[in-house]
Amino acid sequence: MDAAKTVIPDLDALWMPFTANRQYKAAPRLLASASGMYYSTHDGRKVLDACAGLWCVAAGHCRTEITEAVARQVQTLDYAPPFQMGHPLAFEAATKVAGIMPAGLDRIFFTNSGSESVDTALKIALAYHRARGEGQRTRIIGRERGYHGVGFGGMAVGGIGPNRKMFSANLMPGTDHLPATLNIAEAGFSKGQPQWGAHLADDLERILALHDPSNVAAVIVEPLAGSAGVLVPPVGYLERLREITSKYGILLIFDEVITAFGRLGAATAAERFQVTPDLITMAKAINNAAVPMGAVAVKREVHDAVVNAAAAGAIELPHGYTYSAHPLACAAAIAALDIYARENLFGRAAALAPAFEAAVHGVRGAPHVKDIRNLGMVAGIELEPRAGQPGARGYEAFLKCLERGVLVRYTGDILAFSPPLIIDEAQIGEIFDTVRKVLQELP
Ligand code: PXG
Repeated sequence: MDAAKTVIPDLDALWMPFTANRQYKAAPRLLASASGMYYSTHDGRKVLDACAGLWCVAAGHCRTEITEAVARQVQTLDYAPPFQMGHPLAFEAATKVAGIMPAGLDRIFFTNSGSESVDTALKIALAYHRARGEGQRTRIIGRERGYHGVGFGGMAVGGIGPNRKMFSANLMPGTDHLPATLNIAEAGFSKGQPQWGAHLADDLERILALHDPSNVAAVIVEPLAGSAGVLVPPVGYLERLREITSKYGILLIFDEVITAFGRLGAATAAERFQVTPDLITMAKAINNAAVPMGAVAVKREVHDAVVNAAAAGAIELPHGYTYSAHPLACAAAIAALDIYARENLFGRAAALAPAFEAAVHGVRGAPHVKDIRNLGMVAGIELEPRAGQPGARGYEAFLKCLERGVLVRYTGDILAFSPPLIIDEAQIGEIFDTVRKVLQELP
């Protein structure tokens, strides 16, 4: 082992994101390197990655094709301004992404993160209605327990109370929220999509009646909600949202930051569920997370309405980022999408999903298990909270899994699993054997 790896740097200057900073710095956990399905920690331990980093490393870590493409690119064209200039990889990456989106969503706007993708999609929705002379359509409907990143727009349409609490007076106005779809009493331990709950989409009619549909620009949902604890859409639910939004000329946005690029066994959740939204937001696995990148795929009619409404020579959409279509991010995206196609990783995810489902549901009956839910290569195990200490059991389970060499994600008392799609059945077994042992030890 490299002795330098054991040195823990000074931790004080870094204000860590979504982290209990004081707790972390009292007992830091550092990752030093990664390869394929495994991380190595600073003290040289190998850790099986059961969450693809943070739902993003679909093809496994440090893939040579990607690292080499990025290295080549940084030596050839490190940066190019994206405003009123272009570079070939930006167009090539857009064409490749468009090529795996549902038919019709073939105009791609690049961002650097999921949060930026969400805010971009919301702005495109507003610009679209305005371009068509319906500028009064400004309201946007999200969903309780939805996560759409941390921008003021994304937080406002999001539905996670603790994320909104400190900022509640300053959120983007004009939002409302559908009810969350999770109901453990009615549909606990569902394998795949729950049969119960399609009627929850009908609440959209109630919300629209309140605001009048003519004032509503868009509905945004995660087709499968990840961050709030793996909430799988009931059978028929997304279809119903599509019917209602279409009936009133309201845009439907799928936030696929987690679900796009194979997670559910197809390129997109839209393809998996056969429900086509008007916009899809993505990030994370778009380039296997090697360089920050996000994107919005937009239906061609929506793009054309905005672009064609502007005067000749005018900038049609006053929006974009210094690093939109960054050359390194584009090089990584092209290489990652090539791997996904060459290795048929989305098909592999679909083929592995039954074994993954059986393995996660095998944890049923272990101590503290309140619910288990799954679809494709995503699963959640919800634990009974310890009395008076919500989140404590989830955190301890996460720590003990890490001690035993498996990195899982936890949110409150819910453990989430979303491994790289290159995982094999033995590694799937190892993840859930470890979780079962940990739950047996846990007070
Ligand atoms: N939308 C969705 C659906 C997401 O899952 C974002 C937007 C924001 O993306 P950025 O790139 O701005 O972080 C996300 C991000 C977790 C977890 O463990 C999930 C995310 C981020 C951090 C933690 O559940 N998803």
